[in-house]
Amino acid sequence: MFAKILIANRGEIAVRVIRACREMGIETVAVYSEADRDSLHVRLADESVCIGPASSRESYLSVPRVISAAEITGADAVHPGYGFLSENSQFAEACEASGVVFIGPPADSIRVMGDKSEAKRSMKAAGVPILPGSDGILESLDDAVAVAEKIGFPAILKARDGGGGKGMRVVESAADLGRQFQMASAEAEASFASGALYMERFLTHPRHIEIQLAADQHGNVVHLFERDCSAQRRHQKLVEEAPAPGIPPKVRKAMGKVACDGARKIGYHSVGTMEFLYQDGDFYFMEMNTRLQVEHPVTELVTGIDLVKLQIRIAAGEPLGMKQRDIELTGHAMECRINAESPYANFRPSPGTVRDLHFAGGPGIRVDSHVYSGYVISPHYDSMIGKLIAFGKDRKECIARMRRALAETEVEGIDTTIPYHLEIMAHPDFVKGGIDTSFVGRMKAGNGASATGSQTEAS
Ligand code: MV4
Repeated sequence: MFAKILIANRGEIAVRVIRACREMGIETVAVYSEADRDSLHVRLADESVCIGPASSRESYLSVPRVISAAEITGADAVHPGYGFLSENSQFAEACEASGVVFIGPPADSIRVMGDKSEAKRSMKAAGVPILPGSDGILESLDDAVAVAEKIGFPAILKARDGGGGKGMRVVESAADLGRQFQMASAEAEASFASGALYMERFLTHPRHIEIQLAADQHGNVVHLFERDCSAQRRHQKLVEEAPAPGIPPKVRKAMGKVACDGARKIGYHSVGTMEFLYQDGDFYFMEMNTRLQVEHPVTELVTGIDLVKLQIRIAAGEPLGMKQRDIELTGHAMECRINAESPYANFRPSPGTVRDLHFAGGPGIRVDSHVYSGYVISPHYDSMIGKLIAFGKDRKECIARMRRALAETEVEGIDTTIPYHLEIMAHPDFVKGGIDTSFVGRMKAGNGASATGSQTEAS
């Protein structure tokens, strides 16, 4: 096992990883930017290194600075958290080159899954169901026309290097194709420095269901069931839950099996997530996230497995130590991402000083946060101030606890998305379960937090 791990991240996930290390008896090194001097992860770690100014590009995203910090402190491994360098194959390679273990998958797995079109091709070869579409990148508009004629309308254009909805355009008819091809390509070029696109059949009312995977370096692969992340606003997840309401056990089993097959096929190891679109009983591979995810706690609560400790043990070469049949699903869990944003002003960021803070607790409540009374939320980084996670014996108890915990939480000095979460938890469609990805965009503009409205694109 490692003696010392450097955490190449900030915020709640840096705190989460430090907590796992502390329980495992592993020393920790925090890195921080000048804006994060007073951050909780810096206080909780055994050692800390300032790696640059507030700008992410010159601190948390700088490969040489993070590698130098690991070398100087003698860390044996680096945990990248999520975001920042977590899905950067060159960073994973740079770690190995300087003799530091990257706590994540092989660089090759990151590369394959980073190319969304290549990811589809490799998963198709592993027997994972995919949506009909182009066989790789569209070479021209003529090419796009030919594919669209084959698969029919509506179709969707997606960026090879995309994710998060950028460079994505729905095409309703042949007459619409030229324009949408142009727009998607330009947007992809601007966002990813490549206009490369692929096309597939468009699903009008899909749910976002993802399978949590864990694979060791000895060929053992298991899944830890699914999460439903259909509650999203402009491709930002708001609420995640496990298990996904109303998914037939047979489908759950089939999704888990193909996800394991896909991971095995590319020689994956570490934890990871395979995302699927689910509609009318069928599911299709969308993309794979080759990192620990924000919403990992809901899976931890319904399986009793600590995913961060497991990820660290896998990186150290230990075997999984469990078989698929050992993994059981118990109860129901849900996570609300609390952001420093104003739901009354179109979710405008609300940075500033948290004058007073009281998070909820009590039965079935977990809070993962780096924020404390007096903490200053910097405008330089993402606006998530914490995650409120509820567990119950069933979905009903889970929602009741979440509502109770949201109502108990007090954050003063800044606006948060808590009122919006309370609206979601009270919405009849959400309470019923099984909402699709259009739910948040359609949420009735009443007198509550959503009064100033929200629109999702691409639906
Ligand atoms: C789709 C789709 C419908 N059909 N692909 C959105 C982000 C990117 N990861 C893929 N996305 C979608 N791909 C086909 N063929 C609908 C979406 C989509 C979506 C997916 C998951 C969660 C929320 C979403 C919101 C709008 C659109």
